Amino acid sequence: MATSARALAILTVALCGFGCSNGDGSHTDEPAEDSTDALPEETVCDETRRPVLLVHGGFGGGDNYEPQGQRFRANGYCKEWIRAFDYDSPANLNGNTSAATLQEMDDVVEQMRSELGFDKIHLVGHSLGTSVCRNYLLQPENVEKIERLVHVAGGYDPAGTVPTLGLTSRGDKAVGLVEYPGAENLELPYLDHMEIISAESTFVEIYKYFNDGEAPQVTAIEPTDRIIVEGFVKNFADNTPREGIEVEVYEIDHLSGERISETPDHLLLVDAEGRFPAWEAEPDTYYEFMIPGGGEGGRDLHSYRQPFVATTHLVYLKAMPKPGSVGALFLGGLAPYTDDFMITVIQHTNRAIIAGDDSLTMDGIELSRPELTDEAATIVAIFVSDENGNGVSDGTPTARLAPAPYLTGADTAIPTDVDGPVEITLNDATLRIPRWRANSDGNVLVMFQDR
Ligand SMILES: [Ca+2]
Repeated sequence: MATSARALAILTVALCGFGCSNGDGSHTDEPAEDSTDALPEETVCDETRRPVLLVHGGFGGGDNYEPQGQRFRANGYCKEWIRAFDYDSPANLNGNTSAATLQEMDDVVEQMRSELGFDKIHLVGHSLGTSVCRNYLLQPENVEKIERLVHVAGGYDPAGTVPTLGLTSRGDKAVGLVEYPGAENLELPYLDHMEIISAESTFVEIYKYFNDGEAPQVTAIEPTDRIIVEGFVKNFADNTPREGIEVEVYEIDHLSGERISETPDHLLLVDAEGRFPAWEAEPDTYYEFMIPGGGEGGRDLHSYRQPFVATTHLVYLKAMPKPGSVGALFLGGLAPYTDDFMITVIQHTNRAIIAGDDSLTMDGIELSRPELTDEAATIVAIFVSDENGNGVSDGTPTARLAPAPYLTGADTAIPTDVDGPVEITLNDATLRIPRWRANSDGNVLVMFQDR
């Protein structure tokens, strides 16, 4: 079809393929700041697709949509056509969405419309993000900017001002199965409240709704020849960008968790929007991301995840929140900061951790226990520290986190004076990392993702 051939706008040309980046082999030893010069351009993408703006739920960020971003791109969408709107969720938890947040969202919508050349874009909201989308669309001047809305697992009715698809699942213990008035409603397979936003089955329905019923050609996240990683560094919860910091990326030895070289493999300077420059990851390779705390008293954060398998542009490197922020209220109580023990947060990024179904251990201690990770609680992150400072793993659930959705913690003393790494295992995936001293070295974030 001539039209679709023309539609495949694009020029493909690798600015500089493998040939020029490794022609003399010298670049690999340079600890210089990253440049995108040697990275390939997007291969083929379709600039005629209507752009999509993704709005996360409470305490979330654009990274909640990372797998969907990969799937959209695998089906021909251009990277810049798939963007996330990050808002301060603690400030908007009551569902009323502040004027400031609505203005910030409109700025992003306007930017996409003008930069990409579309009168209307598509919108997806998840959980608390459905209230943000609803409130945005209750402003009459915004209705004409949005073609269609997908309303996923929301505790709020959509405004009904634009054509809307409602997606819910009876596996979602937070919201459950809902028929939204004024929407076309679909029941998805059994998916928990976090899984529902990253699942393949959800992608299929979103894609079809935005493409006149046409099914996507690709739904699995397949390995890509080269793995280009892009994204943001933002503070946990309020999503403020960490402008000006330099993230140090180290390749690590999977068995010891130690950095292979003390010189960072990449230094990522974060811009005013929180964006870090694109870099190329090696397949089957484990990395440490050291996110400096900055000058405001926040601590360094050592962040780990499983190896990248495919090009991705919604990677979020979470930073420790500024002291005094709502995010810090949750994390701040992780004390005591001593050098004898670690302070760690373990996160499952695309579904809940469920006692009975999942085993999650740190240093051999099972953390997926009924009192912590009951299915009804939809727990996606577990805080691990010796909260009462007695040097013993008491296992007591963290009272401070009890009112926080999706988060839990237990008094667990992981010592730093033991030789060798600490091992963290979620089912059949294992990460090994150094025993960072909480006071001197900072906090640790470990992320798992189902494939
Ligand atoms: Ca204790």
